[in-house]
Amino acid sequence: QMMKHAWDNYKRYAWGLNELKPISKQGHSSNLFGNIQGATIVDALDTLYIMEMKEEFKEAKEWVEQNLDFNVNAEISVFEVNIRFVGGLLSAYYLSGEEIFRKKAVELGEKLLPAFNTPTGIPWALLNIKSGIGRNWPWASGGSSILAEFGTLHLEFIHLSHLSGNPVFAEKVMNIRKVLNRLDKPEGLYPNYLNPSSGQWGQHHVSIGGLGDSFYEYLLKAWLMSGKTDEEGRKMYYDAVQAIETHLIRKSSGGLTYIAEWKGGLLEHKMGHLTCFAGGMFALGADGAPNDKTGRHIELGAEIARTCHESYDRTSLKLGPEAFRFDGGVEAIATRQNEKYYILRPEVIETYMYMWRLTHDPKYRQWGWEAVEALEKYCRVDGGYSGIRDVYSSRQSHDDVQQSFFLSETLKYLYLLFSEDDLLPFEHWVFNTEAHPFPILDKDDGNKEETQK
Ligand code: DMJ
Repeated sequence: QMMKHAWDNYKRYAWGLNELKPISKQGHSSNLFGNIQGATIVDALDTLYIMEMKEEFKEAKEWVEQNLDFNVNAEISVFEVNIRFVGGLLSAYYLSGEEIFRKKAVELGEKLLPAFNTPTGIPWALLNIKSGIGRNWPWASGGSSILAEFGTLHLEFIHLSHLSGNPVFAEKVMNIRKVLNRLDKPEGLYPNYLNPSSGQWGQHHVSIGGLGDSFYEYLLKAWLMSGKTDEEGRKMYYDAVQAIETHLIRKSSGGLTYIAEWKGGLLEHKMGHLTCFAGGMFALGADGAPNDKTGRHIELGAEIARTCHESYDRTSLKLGPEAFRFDGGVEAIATRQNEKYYILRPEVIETYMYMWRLTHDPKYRQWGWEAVEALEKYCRVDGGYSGIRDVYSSRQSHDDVQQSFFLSETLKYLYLLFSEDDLLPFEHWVFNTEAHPFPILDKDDGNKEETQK
């Protein structure tokens, strides 16, 4: 019903546009997608399919057939378009078997290829998909590309090669690893900034939240998606987690484990909402952890889940802030006004879902249900669901955006949290960073089609 409310209102007020403004009841366009349209439709396809909303899936598919157009003069974020559009189309294809989604995914993947035309092959952040000209975010340290952006193409690009028979996609992302593996890493950590021309790190800022997060996620998931044959991905992941544990993970005096940020050797005792996905990642990777560390990785997952739950529980609205701190006498609380917002993000619920599947401890369902109640009470409005400007204030102020990831991730992870484990079982599926499920490839996979498991 939450999905239906979000979808029906998007359809009523913003059909075909990228996102919905649920208070002003009109479309919202984000410059991340240039003038590619329909982000909510493409992001929501697999959620509609999984929730058996057949009519809605059919109308979404028809929109894709008739309107989804990549022949536009648009400067887009390569990362956002990859995780939401390529990812959404790929999972819609794998779930439904409808050829149109495969065709559109490959067509869009081809449009993204000029982003890799840099001296090192580390792609640009922004690309004009008509002219093929790329550039980086003007704010990024010394013209650098961003770790979480160029490091979050791997799963989609491997599947694009798999489905198209064209090795170029896989070659592009394997080269990114080659560049990374040639570089010295400070204390074994990966800085968030890398210059695509010189191949050198920019500013030494390390984060498992914004700017870094899904790079680590994709190392682990690349290994899992390869049927555990991608040894390079495995090694890079577990080595990185080892360095993160040594240099970034700390325990507060109140006993809460958190992941700090690292700036040139100094710790900033701050954890982002985005960082909360790491609880699920540690638990998902526990099984393969070397040196008898399986138990430690599950424990880390549980500790991060607890800390992130505390960050929700210590607010007035029981929804978590964008970032919370462990300094100046506070624990798991946002202290800066500009870190108090909640924009319908999924990461905490995502971690509950992984922890539930991997431990079956009922507290994760209970915590997920608390989040449902808060979403219904504070984010649901007549025209859909909206983010909140300050989770510590009972005077509600909505931000008037229904993010497309609310439909692709937040609601999907909630649905999975309360479903049986055999719905998209982890033995057969991995979720991209936008919660789009991709099948695990057979160990002896050539280019043969993977049928739905
Ligand atoms: C999503 O687009 C993805 O989860 C991404 O990895 C991070 N940001 C949003 C959700 O918060």
